[in-house]
Amino acid sequence: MDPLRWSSSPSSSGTSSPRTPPCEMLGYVGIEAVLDQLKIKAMKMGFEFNIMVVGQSGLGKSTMVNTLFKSKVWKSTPPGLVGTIAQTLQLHSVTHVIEEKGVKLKLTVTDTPGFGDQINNDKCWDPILNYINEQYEKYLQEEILITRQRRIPDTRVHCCVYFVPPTGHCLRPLDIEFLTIEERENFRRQIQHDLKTHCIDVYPQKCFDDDINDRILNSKIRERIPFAVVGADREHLVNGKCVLGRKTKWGIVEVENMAHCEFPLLRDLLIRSHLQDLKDITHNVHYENYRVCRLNESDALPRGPGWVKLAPAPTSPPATPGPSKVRRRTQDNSTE
Ligand SMILES: Nc1nc2c(ncn2[C@@H]2O[C@H](COP(=O)(O)OP(=O)(O)OP(=O)(O)O)[C@@H](O)[C@H]2O)c(=O)[nH]1
Ligand SMILES: [Mg+2]
Repeated sequence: MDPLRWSSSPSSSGTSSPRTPPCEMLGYVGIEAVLDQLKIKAMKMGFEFNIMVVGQSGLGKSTMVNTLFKSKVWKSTPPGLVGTIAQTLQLHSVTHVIEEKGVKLKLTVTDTPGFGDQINNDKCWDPILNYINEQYEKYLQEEILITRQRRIPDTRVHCCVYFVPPTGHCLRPLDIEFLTIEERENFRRQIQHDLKTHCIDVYPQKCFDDDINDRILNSKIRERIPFAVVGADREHLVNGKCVLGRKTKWGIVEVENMAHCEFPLLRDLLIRSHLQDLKDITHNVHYENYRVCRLNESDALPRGPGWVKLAPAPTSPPATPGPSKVRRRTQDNSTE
């Protein structure tokens, strides 16, 4: 289990509950050290993050993933080949471990080549939905085992980044690098309007704001989505500094420069500020909904509230597994 996952269940009793008044303390106890313990444990276990990129061929999905993680996570399609390969939608994933300052991130990127490339794109999202549900099913099948792995391998998609071409919605066929600020804002407003009209709820949703701080931060993000981003996996020398950017006839477009594009907003959202929240929402909301549906539809279980039927509590504590069993589990984990 993820060390930093907090249950947002309304029934969970938090220490800030009004019914549990704080107890006056006579001196320093050292409770704060639990934060260090969590950190050490999290560093040992590492993190998993699964991201899916969706959008038409040649939109820069692979380049963007490489730009986000400053690694060659995915190889770009060579420019001459873009659009020349007849593609049907087949999902494929790559996994890499990225390490920064001792923190290990097991990153899985799922690509969806061929999405929206056909003349008839009817149901082109079906393979994507199937894939997402298959990962939930895998997790559920492992979770409901009586003897289950201590750390269930998590292949569930935590985040889906959808790429919108900068040429659509009545704009001239230019790259996002060449849009004026006014064109960019109009484009953004047009897409926000389309999302609202079609009731497409994008992350971070208002209903998941936990407190005023979340609301302030997330409202800013909601105002700016969709981000106008530029991806690049080459560095250029600008004012004596190596920066990631794209060389154009107007000069270098720096990906990390907010005056040039909004890549920093996307990077901050996905990695620096909301990575754990994306994982929590996947687990506590989306997977939970899937789990409840699947368990409720199971013929073996009575439906509705109170359907969980536990055997009467034993009078003596259940026997703990013998050493051989514990060892087997430990071995299973080591091969994860
Ligand atoms: N002008 C411009 N070109 C980009 C940008 N991002 C990527 N490219 C270029 O666009 C081409 C396609 O980039 P990819 O990252 O392979 O695009 P993709 O969406 O992964 O393509 P498929 O894997 O074929 O679906 C490459 O030549 C990239 O260098 C960008 O932000 N601006
Ligand atoms: Mg690609």
